[in-house]
Amino acid sequence: MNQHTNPDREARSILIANDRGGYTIPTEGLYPYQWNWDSAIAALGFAQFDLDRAWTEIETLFTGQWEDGMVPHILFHQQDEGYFPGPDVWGCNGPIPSSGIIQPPIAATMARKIWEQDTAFGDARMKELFPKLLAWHRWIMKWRLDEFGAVCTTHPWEAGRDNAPDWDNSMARMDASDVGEYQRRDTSHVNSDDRPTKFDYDRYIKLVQIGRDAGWDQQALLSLNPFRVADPTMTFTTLRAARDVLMISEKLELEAEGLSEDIEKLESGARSLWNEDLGSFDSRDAHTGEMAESISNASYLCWYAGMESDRMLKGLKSVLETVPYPVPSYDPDMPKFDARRYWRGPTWAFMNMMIGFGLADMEHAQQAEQLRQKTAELISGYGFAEYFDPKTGSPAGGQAFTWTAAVWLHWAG
Ligand code: 9WN
Repeated sequence: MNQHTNPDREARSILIANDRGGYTIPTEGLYPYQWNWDSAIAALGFAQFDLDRAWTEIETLFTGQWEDGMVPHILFHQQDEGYFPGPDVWGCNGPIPSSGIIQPPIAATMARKIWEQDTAFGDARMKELFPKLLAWHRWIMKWRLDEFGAVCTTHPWEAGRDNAPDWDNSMARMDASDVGEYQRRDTSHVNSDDRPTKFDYDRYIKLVQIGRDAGWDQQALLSLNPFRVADPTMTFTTLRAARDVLMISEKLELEAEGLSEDIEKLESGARSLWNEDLGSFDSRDAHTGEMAESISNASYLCWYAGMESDRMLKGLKSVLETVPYPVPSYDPDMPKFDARRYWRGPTWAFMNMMIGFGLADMEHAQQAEQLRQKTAELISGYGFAEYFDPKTGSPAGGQAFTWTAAVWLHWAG
């Protein structure tokens, strides 16, 4: 352990160093573009010392919004050879070169927090942003729901949990034998043992090819895309965003027709992800109906979405007692647990913060505080890494990472 003596200062300088003028890259080298949910978290960090810059982060993200309301998962503001796949591989036609998929819609929730903090200019900035937030919500309701009202991810990158065990069975059913040659860039920046495997990468790229060949036509992709999994990340974040958008519309007297019905639909979708045998919220392949049997950190986002669960609370209490640096991205008692391989075990500070928001909102103040303290210990002891080994705390992936710095400033520190 290497104590970080002035984490406040370090966190601010990370945000400032990763600022590319209106948007923030997640980390130098490995991720040189603007990522969707990273930016929403970055905005919370900026809000602690520069509210104007916090709004700008989210506003810049929405400059990439497509005409139909979709907000891409990556905006390629400036070409950079250090990341693959770049804009040419995605072949998209939005207002800014971008990817063709989304990420969990947390922007509305983080914007709400900034709006509540900004008593001077908050209302004006929010009124500008609001129709864009609503349009994105409506796009998700139109294209990503399964028959039960749960929200699907159509690419493992869409849920933001790239190689989570949740996708294993669905990925194994996919044929990527004709993906062709390509050059990964991630493993030239960080240790390949901490990253997704080649088996996974072939499928990530194959899915991009399928989307590009279909011109990112969502109607066509409903049948063409072999990967469609209803998952807790997409479902819980969409539900929470819908609640926030509704609340904002009421306060500012803005039009938001149909939102209450959407919330009801999403609540039943969220309930449909409950796996009684597993005792957890889980993912479900939308093509086969098969449950993934995965307890992940996304399962614990139920409170964030306003869904109470005694079983989840019992599970979380046990995780807080038994795992030295919780919350692991995958249950350490399960055979596929891998302490360092990305979303198959490691702890992610920003996921902890979102779990913590939910716990606090639903009156589990003690667990929220315990999780906050443990996250603070992790960051002050091991630094601003992308993610951490949940058993030893050892840092992994990219360093000087934007969302870890933002979590420190806004919540943990
Ligand atoms: C693909 C930027 C992003 C995060 C994701 C994380 C990782 C990208 C990658 O990095 O995904 O989107 O190339 O591995 O899984 O959650 O937004 O930090």
